[in-house]
Amino acid sequence: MRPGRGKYAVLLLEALLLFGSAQTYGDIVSQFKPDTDGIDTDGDGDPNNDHVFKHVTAGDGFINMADGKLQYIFGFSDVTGIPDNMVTHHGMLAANFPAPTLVFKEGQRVYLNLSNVGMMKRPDLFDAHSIHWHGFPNAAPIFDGVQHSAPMINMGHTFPFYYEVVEPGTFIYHCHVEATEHMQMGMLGNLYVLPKQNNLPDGTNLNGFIHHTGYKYAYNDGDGSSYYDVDFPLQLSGFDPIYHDEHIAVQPLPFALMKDRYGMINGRGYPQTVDPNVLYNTAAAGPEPMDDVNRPSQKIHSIITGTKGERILLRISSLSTVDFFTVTIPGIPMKVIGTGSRLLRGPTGKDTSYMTSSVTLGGGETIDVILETANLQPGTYLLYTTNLNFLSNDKEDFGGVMTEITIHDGQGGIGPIGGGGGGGGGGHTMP
Ligand SMILES: [Cu+2]
Repeated sequence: MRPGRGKYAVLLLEALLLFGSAQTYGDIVSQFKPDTDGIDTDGDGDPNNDHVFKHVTAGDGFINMADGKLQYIFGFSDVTGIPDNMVTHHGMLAANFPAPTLVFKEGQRVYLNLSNVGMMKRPDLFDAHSIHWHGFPNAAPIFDGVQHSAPMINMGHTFPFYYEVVEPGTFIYHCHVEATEHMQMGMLGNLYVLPKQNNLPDGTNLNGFIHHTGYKYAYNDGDGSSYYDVDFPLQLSGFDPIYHDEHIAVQPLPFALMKDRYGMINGRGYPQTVDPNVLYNTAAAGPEPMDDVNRPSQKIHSIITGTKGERILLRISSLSTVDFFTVTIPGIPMKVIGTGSRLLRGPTGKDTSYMTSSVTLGGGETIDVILETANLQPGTYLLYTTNLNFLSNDKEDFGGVMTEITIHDGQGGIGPIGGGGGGGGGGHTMP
């Protein structure tokens, strides 16, 4: 039966009462404790800058697949700096893929607030979300985000995940609620921790390697072996479009038949991987007029650039829920210096890094690869998967898990991507 005019008037009144009088969008209360202990826990010489505040939302959204399809996803969005009473507004239908890149320093104390803003396109769902820092030695299960042993964050709620960042390395993070579903839907991101070795005094002798201010390392290696000039996170992943389509159509989800058909690096299939621009969710017409309807959905490209002579660190990770990925770079030998967020060392400290032409990762694995460019011809090289079925974007051939590595000659730049030959400062290290 259709409601009469009176019913509409009541609904309007209720809506005004609910939303008209209050300027807030839910009870988002983020938490942070300023650093006042006088102890320099991150070792950078400043005792008052060790506490870090981050705020992310969990919800849903859409991303642009390389063949033009708009794909429904779950995901996280960075709302750090947004006033609490506007967080829901900014976080709704704003899911990113991959999740916002998180970069911390060893010794920092992190207040990573998670606000669940609900799934706007699945209002029938009441799913909780969490943040699990994968592979991180977390002493407090309450902050580990694992279902059944930690609080799951319900819609409209906010929880500060607290971490004492005790180990450097290349990590990943993801939602651990109904993990297969929420990870297939996109709740995965890059996370890495910079080592204290970066803060050594200028001129420190590391077993013959002389450290200078500004030098960067992947790990506390003690010998400079994980030194790099530029670093790039490369998250390998796949989406099953049927699973995602069934999801937004409120159908039973085909877990047993899950089959990824979009292979991606950092949430994009080639040639989107080499598009330097942020990609926007053009389907985010929200529940009310918004000044920023087209919200960023895929923020990071995967263009890898360096200048001849530089060392390039690739922080490769996989949180695929279905497949193993093998990646190769014809023409550039890969030096594997770390796996599973650890520097490769034997029980006696022996350097067990090795040279290879390809690396293979299962879901949940990370690999740190150094590319030495001193002996390379300047030019553009390809990094791609040898799982040839993933060199496509669903039914569209020539795409998927591939990106470009351009080595400049240091004399003003070369190659199809062009641009200056300036090294340093590239990469995605800055959060
Ligand atoms: Cu979730």
